Amino acid sequence: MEAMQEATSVVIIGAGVAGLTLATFLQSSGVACVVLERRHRAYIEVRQRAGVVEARGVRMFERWRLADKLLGGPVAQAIDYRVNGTSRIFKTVGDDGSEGRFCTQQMLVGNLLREHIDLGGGDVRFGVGDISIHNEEDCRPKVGYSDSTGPHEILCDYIVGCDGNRGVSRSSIPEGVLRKFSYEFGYAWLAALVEAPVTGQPIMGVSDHGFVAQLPRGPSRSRYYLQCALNEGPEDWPDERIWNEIRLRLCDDTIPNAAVHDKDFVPLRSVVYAPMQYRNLFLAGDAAHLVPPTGAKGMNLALYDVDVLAQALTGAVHHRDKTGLERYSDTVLPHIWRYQEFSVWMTETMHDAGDATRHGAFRQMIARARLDTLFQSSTAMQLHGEYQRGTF
Ligand code: RFL
Repeated sequence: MEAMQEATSVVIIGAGVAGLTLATFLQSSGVACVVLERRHRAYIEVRQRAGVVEARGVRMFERWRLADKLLGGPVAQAIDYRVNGTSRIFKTVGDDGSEGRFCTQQMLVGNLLREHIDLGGGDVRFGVGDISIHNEEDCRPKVGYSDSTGPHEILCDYIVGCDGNRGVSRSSIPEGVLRKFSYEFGYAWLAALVEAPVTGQPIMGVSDHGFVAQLPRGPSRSRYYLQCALNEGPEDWPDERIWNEIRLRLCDDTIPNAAVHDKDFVPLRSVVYAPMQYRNLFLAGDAAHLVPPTGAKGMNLALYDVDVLAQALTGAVHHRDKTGLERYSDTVLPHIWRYQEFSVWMTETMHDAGDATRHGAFRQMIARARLDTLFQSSTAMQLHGEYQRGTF
């Protein structure tokens, strides 16, 4: 069967937070684009992940005049760093009033779908398969895919891979073009979505029994993260064990059991692929980098990438100015490395300061000294606050 052919300016692969934000920015700049997504809309609308849009992201959406339409949820005021049950509250609102928002990823994705498709008439094709990327030299780029009506081909000027860590975009780039930088932390998190709100501040809990965090995921739910071994999985964590460990690690016997809706297993790792472009294909979000969730930067990095890329694509399509696209990788990579550094710092400090059986008592005491510095040095506090808000 011959493929149905059409043309557009930009084909975006993946309708996650990166792909949908990019499509919405391009639409508001008058750049034609098509988004191809392998899942159905109902699935991506409920996919639970991140929970905080940092202050930098809030400002970015304000600059694009979309903040009121896309961001919901309360202001992220503070974090409770709790060491063996003793709380230290770290204020995350900047002295200049800059503030992040507790806006769950599925709330942002739901609002993007409404803004881009339902109100804006944007072209997002769900449930597509067999994506093929044609990005040869001296040829107009082309993306092939199939759906229930048969095979299709879209000629375009640029392709953007926003299809996450296991997508097809990055793997279409010939071997040897990208360099992979990666780091494995050697432990994992059990992520449990529970029917219990955060009361007070989100908690980053350090304990001799291992790390625990509680982060808000809407008005009545939160996500608990529990450090666990790499050779464990959700099947090793029945609900009773989850609640017993939460009480143990937070040193609080009064926490009651509640419904556990979902359990995920996340090995902690950091990855960066560079450069983030090859000919007319550009990578953004998890397709180009992964950070451990400790610093809550994954979604925020994806937002940063597509902000830079949307401006570069607009310059190239409307003004034939390719400077922004040529510099895309060099522009975003320094920021990605700073966030990697912060995420590694957070991850190692929180885990080393807790269970000493992995890295020993010396590393435990060093990590606890680092936490002390955070609360006793105004310079350390200011820098940490800027990292938390993404405003440095
Ligand atoms: P996504 O959100 O994974 O979206 C990729 C999209 O591409 C689609 N896709 C394809 N489409 C077409 N053809 C193919 N062959 C395709 N292959 C894949 C997928 O179906 C999907 O719709 O990547 P994106 O847009 O780059 O966004 C990145 C963020 O989702 C990610 O960084 C964050 O969720 C990471 N993350 C967190 N980030 C934060 O900023 N704060 C957090 O608190 C936070 N918590 C988390 C997290 C990630 C987690 N997981 C998934 C490990 C907690 C968890 C449990």
